[in-house]
Amino acid sequence: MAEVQSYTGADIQVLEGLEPVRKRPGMYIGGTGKAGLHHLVWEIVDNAVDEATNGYATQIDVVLHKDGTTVTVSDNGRGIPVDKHPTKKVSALEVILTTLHAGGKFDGSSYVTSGGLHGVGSSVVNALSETLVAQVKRDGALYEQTYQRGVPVTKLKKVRSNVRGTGTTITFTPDPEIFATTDIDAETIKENLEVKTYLNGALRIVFKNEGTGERIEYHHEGGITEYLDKLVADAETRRVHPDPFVVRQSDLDDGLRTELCFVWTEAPRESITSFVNGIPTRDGGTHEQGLKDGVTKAVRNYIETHDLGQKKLDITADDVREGMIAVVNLYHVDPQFQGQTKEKLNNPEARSAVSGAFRTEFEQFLNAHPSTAEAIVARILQAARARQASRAAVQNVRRKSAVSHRLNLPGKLSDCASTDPTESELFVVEGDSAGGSAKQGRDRKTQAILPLRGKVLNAEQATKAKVLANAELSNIADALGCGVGEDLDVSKLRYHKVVLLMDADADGLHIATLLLTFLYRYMRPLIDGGYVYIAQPPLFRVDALKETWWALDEADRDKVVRRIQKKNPRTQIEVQRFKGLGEMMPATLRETTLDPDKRRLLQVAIPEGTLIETENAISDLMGKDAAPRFRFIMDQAATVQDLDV
Ligand code: 0R9
Repeated sequence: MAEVQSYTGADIQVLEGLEPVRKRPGMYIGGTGKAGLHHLVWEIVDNAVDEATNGYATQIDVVLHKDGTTVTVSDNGRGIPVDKHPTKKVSALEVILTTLHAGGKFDGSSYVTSGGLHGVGSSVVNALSETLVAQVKRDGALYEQTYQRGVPVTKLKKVRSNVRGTGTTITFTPDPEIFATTDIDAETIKENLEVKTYLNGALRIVFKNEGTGERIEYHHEGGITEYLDKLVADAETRRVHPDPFVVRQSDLDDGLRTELCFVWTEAPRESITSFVNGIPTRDGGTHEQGLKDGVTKAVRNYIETHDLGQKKLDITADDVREGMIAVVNLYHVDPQFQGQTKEKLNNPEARSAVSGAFRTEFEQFLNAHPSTAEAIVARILQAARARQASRAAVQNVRRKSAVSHRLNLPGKLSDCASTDPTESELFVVEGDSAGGSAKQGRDRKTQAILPLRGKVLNAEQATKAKVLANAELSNIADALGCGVGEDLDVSKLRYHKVVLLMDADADGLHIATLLLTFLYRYMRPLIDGGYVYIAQPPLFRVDALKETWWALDEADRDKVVRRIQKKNPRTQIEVQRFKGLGEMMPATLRETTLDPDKRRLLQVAIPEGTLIETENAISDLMGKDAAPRFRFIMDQAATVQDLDV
């Protein structure tokens, strides 16, 4: 226990009244949801922990009562002073419970408080509680006072004499007028209490949940190193050296004090858990920065003096700390916090103070423990190597994807504006003039046109190298963007409809057959995935009765003509046969073949159970002997609707 300090009510600094707290609770506790509600508990617990941290208390009891909302926190410290404040004429206890920002005048003393994030004072808890009862054991007596919504409803009374021991007990019921819910979450409270006992190895916290009958005692004599063990276990990783580096207590300038420990593990990242006066600083801040500085400089210095670095291997600060798991707790008499949730330490002096607190000692530790130092350096070199390797891999992928996504698109491709493959269509069109019509008739947003000019190679008969060297086929592959053969990755396919648009004649069918052979042999997943289609441009235009019909073939034409004649036997019927797609006006091509609402597409599929048949058909049809191919093409030209590969 530390030396007993004398305290009188005159030491209290009085600032403001409590009205603003009830008016704008969010300003003081962050909000009126669950987090705000739990904040009340942290506030009172932290005050009790402060008394323990300063060496006057060893045990804290926390009770969650049967109603699930009333909480009692007790400590066995000195008891909040109950003597009268000289000007206010009330007790010190009442002053700190009814006055915003009241705190002990600890200037020049070493009493540290939670301050900053919490430390808004018990008065805030009082203001936001339906009822609060304060009990103080001090000078052999038990004192008690009750408040409602921050207002004292009793005088401070001595309720018993000849009482043994000292301490403070606060029982409060959060105000349902303020909080959306007043149900306290026992698990959240337990987690928080346990961490407090890691940060103060001498402290024992007993939690009781009267609702469930649960009683749990937290006491971690090993302090922050025991906490480090837990963090390593939680991270499900392995340490690369057995003993962590620990600074248990380091008294620094300006009344600062820190304790910290760290160990290197196989975890893929660093993880620093930091606190100021035992309060978590989830957003880090200057004390964390100090820890990072110290570690990086010490390790770098060790590597340099022992000549352990490697040529061509730059070691970055991130490499040094990869896999490091650390805990740092800084005690500061006047912590300043910043950030949205005030969970980032902002005091500039904390950085050099923390780094200076352990850097030299850590270097000595490395020198004194060569096998530990070796394991740490090996871990760091591994991190540096892995980073360089992954950077090279990323650059490679970037280069490749830049090539396939932009630079490598064929020059003849008129791409669509959309980059969403699910709405994008690629029309592979026979000939430049058909390509021109298609380009003018398409929907630019979703339809891309790739005209084929030269000879399409028969993929069944050529080597892979030759196939990929064929300008027309490699243009198709480049436009599709998903690779070929074993490198094909359907997820990279740039269009989810690949439509072969050929003239409805034997030549057109021949080209379609060659393209399908290529797709079957080199891009089969596109067929299996149902991405490949054959367009059906009309072969005839039929005009009569001021109307136009499109017919796919002779049979279709005859059907249309018969229907018109039936309706009006004497009408004049005009029939036009398209010699090729190139003859079609762009508007006609759009209306008959491109417009998704009017066109008819054939989806290419390998019917279930016909894979071997298909395989044989392709090698028969597309193999060296041209006769079967010729017969097939001539036969199929008439019945193109049924085309399957
Ligand atoms: C159950 C929760 N515990 C507390 O809120 C608590 C506050 C507190 C305290 C002191 C001792 N125990 C406490 N428990 C204390 C006592 C003395 C000097 N400083 C602090 C003393 O006896 O001289 N206080 C925290 C602030 C103040 N007391 C006050 F000084 F502002 F009143």
